[in-house]
Amino acid sequence: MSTAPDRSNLLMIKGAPFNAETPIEGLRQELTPTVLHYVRSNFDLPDHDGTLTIGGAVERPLTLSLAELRALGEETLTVTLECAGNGRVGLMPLPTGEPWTGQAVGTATWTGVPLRRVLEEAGPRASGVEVAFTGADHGHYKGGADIHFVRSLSVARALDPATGVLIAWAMNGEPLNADHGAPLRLLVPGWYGMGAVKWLARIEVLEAPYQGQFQTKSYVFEWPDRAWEPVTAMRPRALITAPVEDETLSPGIVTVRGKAWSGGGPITAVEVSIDGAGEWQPATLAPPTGENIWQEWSFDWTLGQQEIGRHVVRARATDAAGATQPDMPEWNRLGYGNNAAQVLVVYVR
Ligand SMILES: Nc1nc2c(c(=O)[nH]1)N[C@H]1C(S)=C(S)[C@@H](COP(=O)(O)O)O[C@H]1N2
Ligand SMILES: [Mo]
Repeated sequence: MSTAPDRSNLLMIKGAPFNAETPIEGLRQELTPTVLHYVRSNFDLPDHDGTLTIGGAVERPLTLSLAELRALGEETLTVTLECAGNGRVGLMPLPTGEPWTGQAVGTATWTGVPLRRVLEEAGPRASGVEVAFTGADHGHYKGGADIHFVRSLSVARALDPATGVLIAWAMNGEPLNADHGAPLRLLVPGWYGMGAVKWLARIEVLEAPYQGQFQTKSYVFEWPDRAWEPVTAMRPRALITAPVEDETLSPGIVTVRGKAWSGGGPITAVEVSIDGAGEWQPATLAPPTGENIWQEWSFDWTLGQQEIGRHVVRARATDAAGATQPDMPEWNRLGYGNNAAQVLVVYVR
């Protein structure tokens, strides 16, 4: 069904279940090659029988093969996917969880059928409020009961053509590999990655909100001072892809460059700050190439003899909703959504 994925180029943070960040080469390109795209899995790779069942509060329960899904239509979307735990190691005190630094992000093209078309085949009943998506993967989560990875969306969001939620079978033009959810996965453009259920096996229309582990216990902001909130849209973030941490630069013009993205609309500005001094300076920002796709930015930095020494470069992005990256992360118990401006140390010699 699918060949064993090539994991050799990834920045592995855990062997089993396999979790790994995107190496810098995968962030410098417009699209992240599949072999360089980060992987986040809560459980070991599952078996999947190749079919998708749709049930619950629907008029016509269905079991669809890949061929039957393809017959419902095919669309290709480019999507920037970021793990909600990206940047967790920047939080103090350090929350428990996978120690993602800043590269649990990638951009790929995904081909599949819009979720809405599949739901319309089954005919959700008027009593449905949410749609739950079950992955074939399961395990004894944190030593507890044997549970599957399940996430839900509101029926309204699942059926809205504007959200672009996709049931994908291909990534970057190839069938999904095992690490990225073969044979089928969901994509929820603009949201952190937890909604993008891999190894999708079952879709169920529910008449009450879903309350499982990965909906109400994991992937929630547990704030120290206010009620918890679900993790949803990606916060704005600018990533510096060149130079890299501790790089030694020579005097001359050095181009600081990177990517920036947000689930709150296109990025409208990226700014750079050197050594914390003076005002943030505008970077040159490429226009968006589509919805929910990262944008390139660059900043020419002139280095003279006086600049010989150590410098601190920061970058921050602002999105169309007006949200700007903070200087300090907003601490929450499980360590999600750290989009504090990146701080990079470099040397001029
Ligand atoms: N079935 C299943 N789907 C899942 C997960 C999982 O553990 N099991 N992890 C989620 C999380 S937290 C992220 S960030 C994305 C990562 O997708 P990728 O591994 O293709 O990059 O998958 C999501 N879908
Ligand atoms: Mo994630």
